[in-house]
Amino acid sequence: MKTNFVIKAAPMTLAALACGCQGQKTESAQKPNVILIVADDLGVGDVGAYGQDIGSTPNLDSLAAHGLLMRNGFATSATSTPSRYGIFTGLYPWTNPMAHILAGNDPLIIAQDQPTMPKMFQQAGYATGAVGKWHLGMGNGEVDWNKHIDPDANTVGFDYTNLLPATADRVPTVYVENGTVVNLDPDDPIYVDYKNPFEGEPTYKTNPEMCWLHPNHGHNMAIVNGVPRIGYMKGGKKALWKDDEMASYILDKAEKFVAENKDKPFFLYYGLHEPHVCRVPAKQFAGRTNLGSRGDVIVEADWCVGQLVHHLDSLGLLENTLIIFTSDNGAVLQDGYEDQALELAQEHNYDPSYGLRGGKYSLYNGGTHVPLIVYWKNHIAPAVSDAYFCQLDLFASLGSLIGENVPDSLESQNLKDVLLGKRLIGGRETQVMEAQGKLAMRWMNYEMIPPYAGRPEGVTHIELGNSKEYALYDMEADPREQHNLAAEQPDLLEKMKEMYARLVGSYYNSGFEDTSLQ
Ligand code: NG6
Ligand code: CA
Repeated sequence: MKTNFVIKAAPMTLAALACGCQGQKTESAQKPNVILIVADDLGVGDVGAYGQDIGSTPNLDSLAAHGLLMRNGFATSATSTPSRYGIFTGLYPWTNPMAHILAGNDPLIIAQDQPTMPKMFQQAGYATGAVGKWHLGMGNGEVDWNKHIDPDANTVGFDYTNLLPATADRVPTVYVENGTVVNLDPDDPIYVDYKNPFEGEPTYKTNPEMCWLHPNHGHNMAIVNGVPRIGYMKGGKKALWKDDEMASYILDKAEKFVAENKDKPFFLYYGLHEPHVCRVPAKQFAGRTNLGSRGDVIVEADWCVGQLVHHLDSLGLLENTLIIFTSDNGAVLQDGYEDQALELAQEHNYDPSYGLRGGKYSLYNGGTHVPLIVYWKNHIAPAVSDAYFCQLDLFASLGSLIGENVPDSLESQNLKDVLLGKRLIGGRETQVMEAQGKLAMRWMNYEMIPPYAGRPEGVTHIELGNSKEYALYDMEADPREQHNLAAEQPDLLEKMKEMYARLVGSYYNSGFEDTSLQ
């Protein structure tokens, strides 16, 4: 039975968008600003505009209602690091064996000489900024967190950065601003180790009683703010972030970057960490939904997006700013902590993947099929698009928008017309998707998943897509991927196998496989 979801207080909605008349008019010849907002583990079912409207995302819904709602938006991968690698480099992440879920002390995986999206914006005279979740590594593999980190995220093409090195559930639990830990205290140096605990430092194994949030898999190492994390850490007490202030901290950095660069064109990457674990809403959002902390942090993230849009409006920038909202991979409910996300979703019949098979970590549709909303006041007409667009194509499409060519060697395709809603069908024809090192392929409306060893379902209760047989689904006729056509359509299967072998080439069976969940 469907339950009605209760949002206890209605968050502010975007009146400015609906009216289209507030704010100063600043239609100028200036190149448009671009803001790319990437949520973390947000499924299509989590955004009301996609159909399961529980009223918790009024600001995103408003962007979608007044902009372009893309129904076939895809990430390259079903986890964060590879997905973000695809966005920034325009390359398939499986071409880089380092592009798997990174630890907090892993090195930067984008090479200094690689073309990147932010470098392209710099080249075009833009101010570039990155705030929030990074997860592409920092330093050279032997980071000393007490010194300037080299290479830092800025070397990838950002003038300003203020970032979580990896994820909220991984140490070090500090922000790094332009390569230096924020609030670093030389008298309390920071040490990070992913193998060995530090003597005398409590961990979940030694002191579970110190934690208010408990793990159900992994997450049993360092304890920070009463939350057990992945990896060990010591020192840096003044630098530790406060989990319940993270969303507003990052929003503040985003708003400052925008204000400081309002007179020149800017590109801002805004990595929301919601609703990734550990889910710790600010006090005013705690208890907003009946879905527990996962629902509450989604309301909070939506509020942040609304705040940023208001901020742009108040600066008169809304008509000259293209806003792209997406997620790095599909949804997951139970991702390692006893936070009741799974139980409450089941109780309330809430599906964050909204009928798609699988979710984060999965080769099925739910792993990489993500929300994708594009808003540009008075430039993009409200529409729903069925065109296929992969985040990989942002690089070349945005290049085309600002008059920059991207190297042919990239996998990124110029689909500017799709991105700006001038074409609502068509788009990309093939995509190789990646989930924990395993690959599948999409061609037109078909998805083919090669046979793989491994459990059919992970510890996260998500179907991973591992099977002894080839799977072939018609995503149009069968979006839930229930009917395997492999035996019925041998010619089509053969054709897709050939295409796949050509696309994947020598990377096929390279042995690269992410074992972090095994
Ligand atoms: C997994 C973590 C999960 C999450 C994920 C990264 C365990 C058992 N699970 O290894 O909690 O942190 O990595 O998510 O440790 S991602 O969205 O950044 O890719
Ligand atoms: Ca993610």
